[in-house]
Amino acid sequence: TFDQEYHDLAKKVLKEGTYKDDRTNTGTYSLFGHQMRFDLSEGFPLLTTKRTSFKLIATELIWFMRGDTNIKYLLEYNNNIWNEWAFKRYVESVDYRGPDMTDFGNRALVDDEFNNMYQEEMKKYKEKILSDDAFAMKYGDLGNVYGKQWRNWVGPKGEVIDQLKNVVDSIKNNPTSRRHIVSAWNPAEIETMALPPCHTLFQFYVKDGKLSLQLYQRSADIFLGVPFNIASYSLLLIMVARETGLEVGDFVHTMGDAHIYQNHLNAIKTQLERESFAPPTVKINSDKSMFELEYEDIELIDYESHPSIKAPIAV
Ligand code: UFP
Repeated sequence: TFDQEYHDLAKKVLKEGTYKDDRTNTGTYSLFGHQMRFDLSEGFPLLTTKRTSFKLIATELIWFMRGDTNIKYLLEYNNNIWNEWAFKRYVESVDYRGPDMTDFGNRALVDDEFNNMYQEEMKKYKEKILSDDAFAMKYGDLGNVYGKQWRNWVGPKGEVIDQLKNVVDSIKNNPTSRRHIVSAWNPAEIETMALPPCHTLFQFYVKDGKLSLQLYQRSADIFLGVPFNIASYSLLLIMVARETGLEVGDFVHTMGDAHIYQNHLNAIKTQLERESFAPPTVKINSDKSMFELEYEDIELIDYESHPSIKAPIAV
C-alpha cells in the first residue's frame, strides 16, 4: 500500500540512518538516496496512518501554480505552513521593533515565557499581513521561491520563462520527449529565497497514454515534510494528466538527504505502529484549465485515517 512505501522509508532511516548535525541545530538520523513509487491509478497517496491536511497541501500547490510567492494568499486559506520563514525575514529587518526573536524556532520549544511572546508577535504579524497590503507586499513575500521559478524564471536577457506552461505544451506536442523538466533550483537566485527549494526538480514521462512524474527532493524531513510532498506532487500529476488528456501513471519520489529529526523519533514510532486504511481518491469538479483551478474545485473523497501526530518543525 501507499502507507507501506512511506513506512518502509521511515524504518530504513531508523535502522540504517546515522546521526548527522544540521543547519537547524536539531540533529537528525539521515541517509543519502532513496526512491519510492506510487501508482496513482490505485488511489491518492495521502497517508492514512496519520491525519494529513489535504487543504494545506492543495492550497499550497495552487499557490505555487499561480506563481505566487507571498504568504498572504495562504493565510487567506488559513494555511500557516510558510509563516515561520516569512516571519524570520520580518524580524531580521530594520522595520521590526518588537522583542528579540533571534533563533525563535528553537527557543520557543524550550522556553515557555519566550514561546508566549513569540506566539503574540506571530499573531500580530499575521493580522498585519491580512489587513495591510503595503506591509504584506514587503514582509509577506518569501523571495524567489517555487512559484516564481515555475512560472516566472528570469533568463539572462530579462526574458520570463513559464516552465509550467512550457512543460504542459511539450507533453501535449511531443509526448516522447525526455526533456519534460521543471526546475525550481535557480543557482543565480538561491540567495534571494527564504528557503532554497527542497523539491528541486521534476520530470514528466509519457508512455501508453499514461503520464508519470518523478521528483528529485534534495532534502527530506521524513516526518513533517515528506507526507506533504508525496500528496502535493501526486495532485500536480493528476492536474497535468487531466490538462494533457492522459491517464495517471506513477509518481516516483526520489530523495537525497532523507532524515528524521531526533525530536520526531517518538512521533514516527507511534505512527509506525498503526495499520493503514484504504487510500482516498481525488476528484476535480470543474472544466477549468489547471492554471485557473481553485481549492474549491478539488474534492478529496473517502479519506479515513488515524489521528494527527504533532511534532515541532525545525526552522
Ligand atoms: N522540507 C521538506 N519538504 C519541504 C520543505 C522542507 O522535507 O517541502 F519545504 C524540510 C527538509 C529539511 C528542511 O529538513 O525542511 C530544509 O532545510 P535545509 O534547507 O537545510 O535542507
